[in-house]
Amino acid sequence: MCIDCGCAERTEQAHHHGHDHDGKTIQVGEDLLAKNDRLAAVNRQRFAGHGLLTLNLVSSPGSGKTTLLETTLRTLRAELRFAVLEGDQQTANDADRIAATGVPVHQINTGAGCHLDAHMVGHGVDHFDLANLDVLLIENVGNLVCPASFDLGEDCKVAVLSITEGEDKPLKYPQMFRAAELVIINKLDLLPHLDFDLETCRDYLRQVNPQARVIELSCKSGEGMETWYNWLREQLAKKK
Ligand SMILES: Nc1nc2c(ncn2[C@@H]2O[C@H](COP(=O)(O)OP(=O)(O)OP(=O)(O)O)[C@@H](O)[C@H]2O)c(=O)[nH]1
Ligand SMILES: [Zn+2]
Ligand SMILES: [Zn+2]
Ligand SMILES: [Zn+2]
Repeated sequence: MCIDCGCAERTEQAHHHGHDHDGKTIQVGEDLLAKNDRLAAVNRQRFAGHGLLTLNLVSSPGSGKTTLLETTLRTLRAELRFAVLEGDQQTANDADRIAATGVPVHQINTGAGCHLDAHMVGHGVDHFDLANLDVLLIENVGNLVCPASFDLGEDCKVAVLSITEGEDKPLKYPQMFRAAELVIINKLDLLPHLDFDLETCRDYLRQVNPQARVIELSCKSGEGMETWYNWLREQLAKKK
């Protein structure tokens, strides 16, 4: 993973979020995960101070994270106060799509990096008024490997699996599906056109993570979306 491939190596920017460092490039071989966990704890404490529900959305590229966010924000923005952190290697495409919903959004470009880390998130949330938010949604870089290892200080990871990817993904990328408290199976509207076997996929998910909650839905047809909204409301109620 990232400690070996060095993909978390990057230069630092200016800060004001409760940790000190000297602006040098993080060295490969330093205990990146220990440092990440320290900063994630700072983030978590900060979010808790505002009673904020924070979700880290992880998935393969194209499973539908941004579409899920767009639909959710358009439906619930009158009810709940949201902000979105968008993680992508390049482009502000996703942030532009979120901005069109009227919800505050900040884009983090990771360049060559294949995941968000707690440090990027600590700076990213400085763009929001946390005291006036209910839910912070973080869209991670599309990648089923590295984001599993990086705690961002979130309440939980939500893994999105679309049925066009095949039902074997939980077995092939178990770390990611083990790290998630909720697994969303998306693009249910395409089921008649594919060989995807839902029961087999559920079984594989149970094998790698028996505790995970599973919600099957379609961002396109709207089927199952109310179950996801209710899950969101329940999580927020636990924070209050
Ligand atoms: N048929 C169908 N298509 C969907 C659904 N949800 C998303 N899509 C399509 O899937 C494609 C990818 O969706 P995105 O929301 O951009 O996926 P993403 O996970 O944000 O992708 P990355 O940011 O690149 O990781 C788009 O063409 C969406 O319109 C769905 O429920 N059904
Ligand atoms: Zn990596
Ligand atoms: Zn910093
Ligand atoms: Zn996206």
